[in-house]
Amino acid sequence: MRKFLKAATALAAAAAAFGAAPAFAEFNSRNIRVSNGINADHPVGNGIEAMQTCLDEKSGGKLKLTAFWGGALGGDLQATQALRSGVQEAVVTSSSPLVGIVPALGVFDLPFLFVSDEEAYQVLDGEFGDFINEKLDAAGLVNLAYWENGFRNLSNSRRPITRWEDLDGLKVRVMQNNIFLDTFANFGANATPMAFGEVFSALETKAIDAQENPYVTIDTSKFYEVQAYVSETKHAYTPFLFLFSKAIFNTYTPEEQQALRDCAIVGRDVEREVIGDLNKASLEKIQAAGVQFNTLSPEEHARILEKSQPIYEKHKAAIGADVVDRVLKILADLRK
Ligand code: TF8
Repeated sequence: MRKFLKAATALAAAAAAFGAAPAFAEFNSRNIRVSNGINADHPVGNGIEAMQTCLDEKSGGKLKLTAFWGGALGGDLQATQALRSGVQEAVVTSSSPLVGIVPALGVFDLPFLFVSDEEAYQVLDGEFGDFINEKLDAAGLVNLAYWENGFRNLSNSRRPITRWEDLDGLKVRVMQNNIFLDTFANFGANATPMAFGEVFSALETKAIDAQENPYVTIDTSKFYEVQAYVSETKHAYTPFLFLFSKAIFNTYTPEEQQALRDCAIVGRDVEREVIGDLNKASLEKIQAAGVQFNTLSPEEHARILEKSQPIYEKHKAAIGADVVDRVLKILADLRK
């Protein structure tokens, strides 16, 4: 079918060249607003650029993305609700603040679930990712692709974190998500849920001591300017979702829908690649700016992992026991 469509598109284009039919007749002019909480210099920007080039080719310039950065259209949750009510086309959002809409997304918040990028890609881009996409669809959200946010690390203004006990009493901002809240409370931290847009000023005014995000975000959202320590904890890999409003998507032609799906994957691959390169550069930049960096020893990594295990049982029912069992089975098979 896809092959046929491709051939048909090529034929239509050839016919148009001879004045027989209008070019890209299956495509309407669409202005697609995509909002983000991060800034334009985050690799999501590279991904959106690549996605646009792909859309230009497929639609003859008719499908246009307009990106809004730095939470200009509201935070992750607010923008996602705008999609569900059909007043905004798209958002690149973390999965974590959306657990109130789709509880199964909480599976990605389980501490130390994934051990590598490759493992995360296999799960997200495979049948488990599709399984979660069905649940998003039922909530009025079409997930075009899993983009990358990446492994999360801890920054704070007080002390290096070398073992979980160092988190004792630390005021840590967490996403609006009970699994993150419990994970950090379990380490003895004073965990405070907060929307991303408020984090910089809360760190600056010392209303909170700490936050956790990938290096690329600590860099591009300038958290390193108001933090003194960065500790590599890699305690979670939370994905970005490239969500489209189902109400709006359903009004698009099949060709438009397919172009969006295909080009979101092109954008994803570019975005992941740029993150791979920038991760190291961001960490170097953060350190050059005077932030003290440390990793956990293998012994302390094993201890923090062990300490986090009760979170799985505690949240299993809320996420869905079938969802948790399913991902753990896939991971066990991958690790064989
Ligand atoms: C968080 C997330 C955010 C992203 C971004 C705002 O800490 O990791 O960095 O969702 O879109 O809230």
